[in-house]
Amino acid sequence: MEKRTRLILALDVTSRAEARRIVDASKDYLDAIKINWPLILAAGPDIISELSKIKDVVCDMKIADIPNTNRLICEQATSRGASAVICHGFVGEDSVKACVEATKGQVFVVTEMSHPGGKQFTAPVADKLAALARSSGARGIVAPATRPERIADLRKIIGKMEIISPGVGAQGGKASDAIRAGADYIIVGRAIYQSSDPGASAKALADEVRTAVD
Ligand code: 3DU
Repeated sequence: MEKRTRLILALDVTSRAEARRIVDASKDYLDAIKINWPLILAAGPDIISELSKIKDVVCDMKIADIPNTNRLICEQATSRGASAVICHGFVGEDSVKACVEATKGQVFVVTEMSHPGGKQFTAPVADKLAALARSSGARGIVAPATRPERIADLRKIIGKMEIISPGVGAQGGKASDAIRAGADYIIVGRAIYQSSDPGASAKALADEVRTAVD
């Protein structure tokens, strides 16, 4: 995955045509595209292969099952061209390790979730989830742009592993705050795909990130 604009598009649209329209408009400003169930269910799993020819694809299926099922899901994603997957850590180290083995380490583990409900169950165990991501050999963690101070806390636990950070825009977080707190990449969905000019919105976010990095 490139580390140029540090912007990952969360492409949560529900048609292939709409997905292509948004990607065509914004791709110059993206390092990767994250896809989740809404698009995978609407367009079919071959959308992974199609988009992977344009940008690195992160499959955000929030995998959370027993090790064998996790492995099967990861194999389906990577065989279609996914560069990385996102899994949950609360299912335990064996389940996370199954994802790590199946993807040769290309796994991001969810820690504290960015929405208000993320405080309820994920926040109290987020430090442990970050430590688990590290001990399991994952590539990085998912940490909340809505609470940049938590990005900084979690960074202390994971060292140089990568942090990808959702919650910018529609959920109230700011791209520059997340980057300054230590995120490697920001993840942005609605602020780009619901914009009347997705290309301009993606560019503005990439510009904001560049300013925060400089
Ligand atoms: O709020 P947005 O529209 O920018 O989308 C955020 C994306 O990131 C969306 O795909 C969601 O499923 C994902 N995500 C979170 O929002 C929060 C998390 O803690 C983890 C993933």
